[in-house]
Amino acid sequence: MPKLETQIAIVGAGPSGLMLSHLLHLHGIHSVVVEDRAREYCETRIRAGVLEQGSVDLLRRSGVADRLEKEAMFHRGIEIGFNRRRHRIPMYDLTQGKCVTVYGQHEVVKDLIARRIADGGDIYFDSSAVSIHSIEGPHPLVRFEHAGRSYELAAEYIAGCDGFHGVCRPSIPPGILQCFERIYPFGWLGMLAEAAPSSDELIYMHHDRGFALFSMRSPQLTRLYLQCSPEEDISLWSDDRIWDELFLRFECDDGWRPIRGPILQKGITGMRSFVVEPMQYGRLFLAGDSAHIVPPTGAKGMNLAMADVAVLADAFHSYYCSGYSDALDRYSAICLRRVWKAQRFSWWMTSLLHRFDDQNEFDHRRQLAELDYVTSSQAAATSLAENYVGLPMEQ
Ligand code: RFL
Ligand code: PHB
Repeated sequence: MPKLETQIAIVGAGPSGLMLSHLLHLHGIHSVVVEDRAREYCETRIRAGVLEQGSVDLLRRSGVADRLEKEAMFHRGIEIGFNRRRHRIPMYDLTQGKCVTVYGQHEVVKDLIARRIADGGDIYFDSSAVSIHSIEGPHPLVRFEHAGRSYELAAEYIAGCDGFHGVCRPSIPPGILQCFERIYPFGWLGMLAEAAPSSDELIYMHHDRGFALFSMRSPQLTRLYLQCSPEEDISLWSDDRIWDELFLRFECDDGWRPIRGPILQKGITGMRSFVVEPMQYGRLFLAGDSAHIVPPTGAKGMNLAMADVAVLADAFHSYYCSGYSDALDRYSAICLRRVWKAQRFSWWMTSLLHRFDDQNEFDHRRQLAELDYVTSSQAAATSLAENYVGLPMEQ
């Protein structure tokens, strides 16, 4: 069995694994990334699209923002709609000049892969980590399969950046982790349309038929979502049905509507809130979706992944400089403080905007009153804005 060695074995080449590998490299720490999927798959998988100010600052500081600077869209506000009217939340004005950046997660992934390869980084694509060993002792191991052969990767530490369905979290013995979870009774039908975005900003729309979101990827591509059942059968959603439903939910007194175009991709995603505590066991550190999931309504998932690995990279740096592990020991507590605030915000945005089947008329009126409050009170809008653009990395 071929044997490889590194300081940090990273499982997963999503935003968390790639960013961690890049930051470690800048600190002179060696890592090897093992990724189940092909490079092309990672670079084209359409997922998140909104980067907080802190994530963009991290990409800039670490020198991987050149293409983002040219191609991303910088947004100073969002719109929230209900009862046939849209209301602007001027985030930039409410947060002393912070904005969000619309730049696809797959573009971030593409930029990070290109940079790791240019810097001589080791990424094993098409390589599924099958098992994690000896995380309690000083010599942890990752076993993985690549091109029909088994490999053994010996490391000083392992970073589990392998998402919600990965192998790392389940490798922690039973009884160590506490899991906190809420599953929502709806999902999102997401689609990418070849159509120029007809609004400069994102629109979060509450409607009696269910939530709808208008977003974008470029001046030629609109990204849209519809609240649906988590068990929805995608084959029942023809392009015509999708557009009819979008037009109904976005219909407002001013006549605005998204521009219609061919649908290039569509898919259904379930919605859950999930956290494990702690985010570390022995020499295994969990980061990003392997440790926590948020419903996408707050646009926080990729940003939390970035924030986790920023803390983890600094902690490894401190350990390798000083020989003391106190920063690594604090990793989980530092991240969880921020994770729980993002959980709260994502749950709140989800509850504010979606239609719940078991909702009685009292709940519905309360929801409309909250939408009215958030869009008419500067104090309430400021709270939404500061969370949406992202709390400071250290919070
Ligand atoms: P990822 O991106 O899931 O990457 C994990 C990687 O690990 C690989 N893997 C393995 N590799 C080797 N061996 C194994 N055994 C492995 N098992 C798994 C996988 O192939 C994969 O490449 O996790 P990471 O890096 O933690 O990043 C998290 C983000 O991907 C996620 O939080 C966001 O996409 C969530 N999200 C959003 N986040 C935002 O910040 N802003 C948004 O606007 C936003 N919108 C969204 C979203 C997620 C969505 N979906 C599809 C769930 C919109 C949607 C619809
Ligand atoms: C997206 O563009 O994919 C997107 C934007 C905002 C969200 C979720 C997803 O809250």
